[in-house]
Amino acid sequence: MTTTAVTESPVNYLNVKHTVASWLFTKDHKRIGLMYMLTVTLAFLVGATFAGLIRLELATPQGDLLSSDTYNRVFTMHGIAMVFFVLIPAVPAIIGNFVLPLMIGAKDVAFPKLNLMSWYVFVIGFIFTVTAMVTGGVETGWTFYTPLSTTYLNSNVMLTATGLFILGFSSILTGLNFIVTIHRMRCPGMGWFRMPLFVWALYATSVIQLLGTPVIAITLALVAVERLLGVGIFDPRLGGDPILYQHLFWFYSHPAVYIMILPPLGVTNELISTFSRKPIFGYSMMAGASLAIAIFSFIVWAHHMFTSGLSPYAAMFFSLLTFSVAIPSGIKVFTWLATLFRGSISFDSPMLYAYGFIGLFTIGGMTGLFLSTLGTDIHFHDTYFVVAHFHYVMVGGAIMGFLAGIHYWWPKMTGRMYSEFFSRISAILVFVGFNLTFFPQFIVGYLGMPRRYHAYPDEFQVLNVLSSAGASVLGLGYALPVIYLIYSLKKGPVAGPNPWGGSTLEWTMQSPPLLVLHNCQPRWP
Ligand code: CU1
Repeated sequence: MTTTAVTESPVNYLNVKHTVASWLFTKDHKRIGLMYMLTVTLAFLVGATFAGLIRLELATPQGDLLSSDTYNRVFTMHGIAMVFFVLIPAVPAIIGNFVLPLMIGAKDVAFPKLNLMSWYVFVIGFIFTVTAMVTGGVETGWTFYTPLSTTYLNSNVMLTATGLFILGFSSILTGLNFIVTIHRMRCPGMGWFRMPLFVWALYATSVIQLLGTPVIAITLALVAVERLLGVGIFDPRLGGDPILYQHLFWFYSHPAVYIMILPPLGVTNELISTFSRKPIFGYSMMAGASLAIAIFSFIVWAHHMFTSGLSPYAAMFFSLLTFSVAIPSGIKVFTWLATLFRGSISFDSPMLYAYGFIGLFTIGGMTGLFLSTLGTDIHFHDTYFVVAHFHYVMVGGAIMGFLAGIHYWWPKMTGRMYSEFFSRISAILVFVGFNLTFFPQFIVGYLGMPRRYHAYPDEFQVLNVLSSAGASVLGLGYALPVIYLIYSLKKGPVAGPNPWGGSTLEWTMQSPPLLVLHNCQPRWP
């Protein structure tokens, strides 16, 4: 069949111009989304390389591959690359940039030039951070806890902090752009409660990005001030307080977890509705739950500090507040189940990832309850139980949700379908590999293995070998989509405007969409 050439849309945002400059100076939200995809994938490769080194080291108990100092640097740089350069931008900056304006019928985001600038800021932040990594690295842990980060001299704290400070503006500006876009550029007739739930999720996320990110930027600046000028902020010898650092750090970094997880929750809403052929059950509850999670995210930060000498009354208060995050999260999970119930469910590959997301996110959330319980947290604190918990939320949740979204919108982005066979294999590999990697870590953590050590007693080896073996399956599962998605660009069958039968606005447009859409007049004054 040679339908490809005939049905390919003549002019679209991809083929309208081919020069490198047309990409580097583009103000088109769709192209900027793809540019983010390229850079975030690069950052993922960096982070994954460090993850591979960690799992190789931990395959044997002796700690014989990396020295303890190198190991400290490796897990720190794994965390920094993954958290700041992959998890936080993945769904909002890639998928959000691409589909948000299409979903609400806007021509573009509110500030297209600012959007392009956000990408450049991201790249500059990345260059700083990678430079810090290749010129010695950092070993403070991705959390930069004081006094290590303020007093340890043989470390690239300054360069990394500068990179992350710059990067923060990319996140803030993207959040700002999305908020204004959603407020001002919706199609006439698209009221707040007619917006797709993914848009609600991006809105809630943007609020956190806008309000939370400045706090981490200031905190890192304070670390720099103390390091450079010896002003006593965190160092008790100079009159400072190291616990203050933890408060400031987690005031951003707990909400940051919701920057990572709210957008994939929104993606899952869209997928579950499309692939069960039903509108989402309890739309307004779902929208409200996204906002509730965003608000709650700012008042639970001290649950990271239960063992740091917090007053028991404060600890009880933060424990209770942390438990209450389970309510909106639970609403989401039950609402999905209610939507799936008696729906005409299909098992297309994006949906396989979404099922994986629901299961892994639920395990991640539930194990969070063990950590928000004051008594059990004393046992679990700083063990592999914590490592397993947050990987279930961030990797099982955020990355799985990202993969679901990319597989769902890929035909819209590129106009091509990928191999359904290989994408199903990859979904299964990721699910199996992920559980094999991280479930043993719950057990080994429960048994008492602390995190951030490069050597451990022999009795933990079986579980660690399982974990390392799982990591290689997971790695395969992540590599496969890169291959078949790139392959689909040239050889994939033409997708058509709406291959999944989606009901949101972007599916009414041609695939790939035009450069600028005029299908709806914005309410821009
Ligand atoms: Cu937290």
